[in-house]
Amino acid sequence: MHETRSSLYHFGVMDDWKAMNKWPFEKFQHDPRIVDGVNIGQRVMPVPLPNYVKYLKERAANETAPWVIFMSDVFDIYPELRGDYIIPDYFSESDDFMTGVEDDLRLDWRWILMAAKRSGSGWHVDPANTTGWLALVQGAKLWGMYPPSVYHIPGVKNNYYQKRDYDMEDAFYWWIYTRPYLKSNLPIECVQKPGDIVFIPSGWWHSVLNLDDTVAVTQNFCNKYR
Ligand SMILES: O=C(O)CCC(=O)C(=O)O
Ligand SMILES: [Fe+2]
Repeated sequence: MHETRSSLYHFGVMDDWKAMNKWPFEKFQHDPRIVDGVNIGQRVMPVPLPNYVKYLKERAANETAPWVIFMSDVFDIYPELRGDYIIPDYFSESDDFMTGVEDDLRLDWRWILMAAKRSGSGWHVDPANTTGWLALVQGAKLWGMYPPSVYHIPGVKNNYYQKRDYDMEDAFYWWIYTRPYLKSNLPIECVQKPGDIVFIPSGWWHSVLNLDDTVAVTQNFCNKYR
């Protein structure tokens, strides 16, 4: 696998994060702080975390599009979890144009992501010109990126206008059926491991394939200089 580390950081920044010990599935599912479970997608009933972990182990492997948990409200419901990770200085909140804006008025901006092996996010650009970082606690993620100057992603049916709606196509099929046959226009690629943080500059295309069941935390911010 062609590998580049241009957007991948491992300076030991996550070494001091309580999340490294507390958030791997084996422990996190029994975390007494998550008393009422978690919201999966648009569901209105929180699901107990052990149920999701059971789903990952027993059923997800047989599904083409396994369920992914994007928990954007988790830090509001369980504020104690915020102390489990430390925002690296170079992504400091003081640089965020949206700092101080009431939560209700903001787009979702921080998530815990739990995902099954083979699930992922198809090619997209993050909304509202935001910049992001994603820190991996468990598992492995394969990342592809293209700069904002790229007009068409090879093998993806989109155009400049659809791109603005960031119409996602399934990540798994792209990585399996398109990527191996590309002779040119390859994305920048890296494999992210626990302890690595991937930086996503605003306007950059990215696609992510979970190579294993994963736990991650991600934040988007609105860089005031862009
Ligand atoms: O890990 C993923 O599935 C998606 C991550 C992503 O798109 C992001 O952090 O902006
Ligand atoms: Fe994204």
